[in-house]
Amino acid sequence: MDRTLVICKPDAVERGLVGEILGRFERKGLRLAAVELRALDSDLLARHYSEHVGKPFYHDLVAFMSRSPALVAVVEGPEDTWRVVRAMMGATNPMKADPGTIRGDLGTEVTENLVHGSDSADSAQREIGLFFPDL
Ligand code: DAT
Ligand code: MG
Repeated sequence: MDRTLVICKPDAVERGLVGEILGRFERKGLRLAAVELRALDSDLLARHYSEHVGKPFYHDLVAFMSRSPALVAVVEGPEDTWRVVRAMMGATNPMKADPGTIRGDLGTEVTENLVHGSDSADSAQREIGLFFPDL
């Protein structure tokens, strides 16, 4: 079994798309190992997005991610589950994401792009530890 971190971002919660997004992962055959609706503060986001601190879009990213609760989840499946989740999410910019992906089907904005998924096995381990230290 392999685990990765998924966040249904505030836009997904606000738009009522959490069921649609988690449902896609469930229909794929992945399982939910942990789920929590949570307000994300700037300190936690700085640790989560440490690679992006200082970039031109960072301020807007944190403002968006902290404006209303997000649904944080651990998704479980076979080896390299993080890769399956990333493929199902689509490209970072929803305007460039393929149809059939979450971002390609449901979004148009690069900041408000609905979903986060860890981008490697190491990231998955680090991010799960950050959001679910007791798991
Ligand atoms: P991803 O979420 O696909 O892993 P990322 O880690 O490069 O993408 O960036 C994290 C988030 O930051 C991304 O989901 C949306 C925002 N972002 C990235 N690049 C951006 C840009 N050029 N302009 C505005 N927002 C951006
Ligand atoms: Mg990323």
